[in-house]
Amino acid sequence: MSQAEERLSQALNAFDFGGQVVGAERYGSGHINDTFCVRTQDGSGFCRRFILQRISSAAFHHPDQLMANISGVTAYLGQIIAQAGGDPARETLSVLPTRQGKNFFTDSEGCAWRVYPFIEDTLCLQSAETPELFAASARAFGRFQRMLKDYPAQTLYETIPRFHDTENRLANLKAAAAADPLNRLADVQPEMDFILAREADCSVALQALRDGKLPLRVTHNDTKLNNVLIDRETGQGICVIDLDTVMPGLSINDFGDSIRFGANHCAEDEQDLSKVNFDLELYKIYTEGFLEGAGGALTDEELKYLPWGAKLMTLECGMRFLTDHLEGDHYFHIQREGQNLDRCRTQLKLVADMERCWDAMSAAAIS
Ligand code: ADP
Ligand code: GN1
Ligand code: MG
Repeated sequence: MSQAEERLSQALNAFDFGGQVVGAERYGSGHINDTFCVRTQDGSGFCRRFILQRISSAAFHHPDQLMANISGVTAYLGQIIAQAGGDPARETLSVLPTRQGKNFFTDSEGCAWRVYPFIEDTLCLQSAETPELFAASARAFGRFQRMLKDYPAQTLYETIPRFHDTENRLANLKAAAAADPLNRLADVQPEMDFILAREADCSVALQALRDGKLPLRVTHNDTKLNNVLIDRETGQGICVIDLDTVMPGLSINDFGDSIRFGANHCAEDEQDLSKVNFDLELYKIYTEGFLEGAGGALTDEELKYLPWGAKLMTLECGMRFLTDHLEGDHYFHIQREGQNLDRCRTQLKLVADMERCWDAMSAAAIS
């Protein structure tokens, strides 16, 4: 048994799945955690599936704090959903405890593992296949924010400090470029120039927060389309997943990260930039759905800053991909060399497109 298999097996033994484990395969296409789908069967032949994840130690340095956040938030969501007559087992993640009654397991190498029941009969989309499905995801993310509007934000740990601090992300990029450990800087000068020309933009949302124009709320902070599960039957977004970065943040960033990923028709790592185009219609559709889901919770200032959320999340993500490329791809999983640079390039192309559509984007939120 390889070392990796041995650690997977340790993790599988740590949880009581209520049946025998009959398989555990790698699953999904997240960039951060190592995800497995665990299949089990009980004495009467009944099969159930679970999601087992090894939490990325490159991204998360305090899994205990991260899991405390997730246990608190999922228990709270469960209550809200039940009170509204919904089904907590399908509409929120829930944490399966270890045999010791903990919310995660630590393996012999110090890595943290956790388990969620698999939410069946759902779709996890890598791109907005139809405008209706994109609208459904928008309502789900807006609703997620509304359901957490009274959650005690002060009890949440900051799982990744300065996660959406775009100024700091730029500083990290500059540091990576100065160090240039793999001599990759020479090949990315156009991307560096594009980003450096937008240095002032990096302060826009943070300054609005500092000025008290934008409120700090409990936000998800990683609102990619593939972080919401869509009911296979109804096509409605039913469960927001990937709660590792739920912490105080800006609503415009939750809005913006969804736009970054979903308001186009290309893969995040598309190499042919002629296929990478921001879709203003999808932007409008998402805006409508998000505001409907949020149920009037956003202030007029937040509405005004929505386009900034879109542009800044896209620019910031471009900077993060480029930083990781320069530093040697330690953070985002890659399947081929240069993938983080390709990802950076799609983000910067989308930023340029958004700048061309800026007036229409600004009009969309207030019309
Ligand atoms: P990452 O942080 O690496 O993106 P995620 O928590 O988003 O990890 O999980 C990766 C993938 O696993 C998701 O995109 C989704 O396909 C699947 N997944 C995660 N949790 C569940 C769940 N409870 N039920 C069904 N699928 C899930
Ligand atoms: C990561 O975990 P995943 O794959 O949903 C990243 C996001 C990036 C995204 C880019 C914790 O999201 O911040 O926007 O990749 N998550 C973390 O695709 O860094
Ligand atoms: Mg994910």
